[in-house]
Amino acid sequence: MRIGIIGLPGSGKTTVFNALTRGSAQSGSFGGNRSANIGVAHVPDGRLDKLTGMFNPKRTVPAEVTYVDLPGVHSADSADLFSGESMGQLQRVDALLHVVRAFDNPSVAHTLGSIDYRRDIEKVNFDVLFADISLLERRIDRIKDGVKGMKAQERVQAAKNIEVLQALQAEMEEGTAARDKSYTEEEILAISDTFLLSKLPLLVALNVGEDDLERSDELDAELGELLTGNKAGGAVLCGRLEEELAQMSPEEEAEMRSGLGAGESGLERMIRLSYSVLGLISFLTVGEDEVRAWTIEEKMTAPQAAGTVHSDIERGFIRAETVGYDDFVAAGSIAKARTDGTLRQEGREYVVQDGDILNFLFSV
Ligand SMILES: Nc1nc2c(ncn2[C@@H]2O[C@H](COP(=O)(O)OP(=O)(O)OP(=O)(O)O)[C@@H](O)[C@H]2O)c(=O)[nH]1
Ligand SMILES: [Mg+2]
Repeated sequence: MRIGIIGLPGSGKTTVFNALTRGSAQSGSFGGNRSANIGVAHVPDGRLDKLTGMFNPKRTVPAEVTYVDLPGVHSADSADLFSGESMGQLQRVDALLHVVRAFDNPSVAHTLGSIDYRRDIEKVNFDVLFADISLLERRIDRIKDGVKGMKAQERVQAAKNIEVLQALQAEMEEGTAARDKSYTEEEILAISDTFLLSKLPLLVALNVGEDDLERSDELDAELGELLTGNKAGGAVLCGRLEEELAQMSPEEEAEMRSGLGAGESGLERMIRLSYSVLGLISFLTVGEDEVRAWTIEEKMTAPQAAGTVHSDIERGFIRAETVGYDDFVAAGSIAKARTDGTLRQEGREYVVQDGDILNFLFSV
């Protein structure tokens, strides 16, 4: 999973990036960092820790999320936010994480003059739509330019595509993001080779100051009201505090958190949110060599899940042996799960569940 971090200048993108990836990229340079920061976060998963204790494997491999922190820009100009390198980076992400400033910091000027997170969310949503509308416009122009050289039949198809793209453009001008729309077959075909930024699932991190953490439940609820639609979600966090905590040892961090009443880590909240908004789950593989978590889409079948491990296993899939995580822990071993009857044999149609421990049988 790859997530692109967007937001107005100085909203705390790099600070949040550092908190999520336990990194130390230069923040506060306000347009200073000219290239993207790319970092990996390990998905915290208590099940993996428990299984590691039981198997004592040579290695434990958590699932990963890659975050891409876009280079800072000087202005809040729509055209500036998604230009050149940024757009190139965004074309390779699975979701957007919009970091919105809600913290008050007199030494950091806000490009729009005041702190107003609702306005900023709207502004960036508009910028994302604007980028898509411009792109559709260019695409329509390109099809129009090519029409002269086309055969009659191609011309009919091109005219149809133009009509569909223009209708989509009109919807966007009314404010509908591509993620919030359902598509006809015809529309899917017409936009199949068009990258639309507003089609990506949207996560919003409301970056509050330390003083606001005690009202984070209230702010969470406010944010939820703004983010309707099943491919969007938001969470409140304090970027600066999370960045500091992320540099500590796990013990120190836990102690500080309980002392501050800071609750679950920002990393965990964002990852949980990413999984739900993107419709993802994890399955697990175990053994003496390796205990590992794998990320897949909900409703994937056993052979598709096998394909994330290796394409050969998908191709030569025979069946999967599986036991749910809780059943496995209750049994204490694979052998016991087998005699308990909780370890099952599943075929090609089996839909993998979150927390399934899987062993694939295959032949190539
Ligand atoms: N008080 C306070 N300051 C913060 C917080 N988060 C970020 N800042 C400060 O705001 C400034 C900008 O933060 P950055 O993380 O660099 O913001 P950015 O969005 O990456 O900025 P650009 O990349 O230049 O667009 C830095 O000086 C941060 O220390 C916060 O939660 N509280
Ligand atoms: Mg930055």
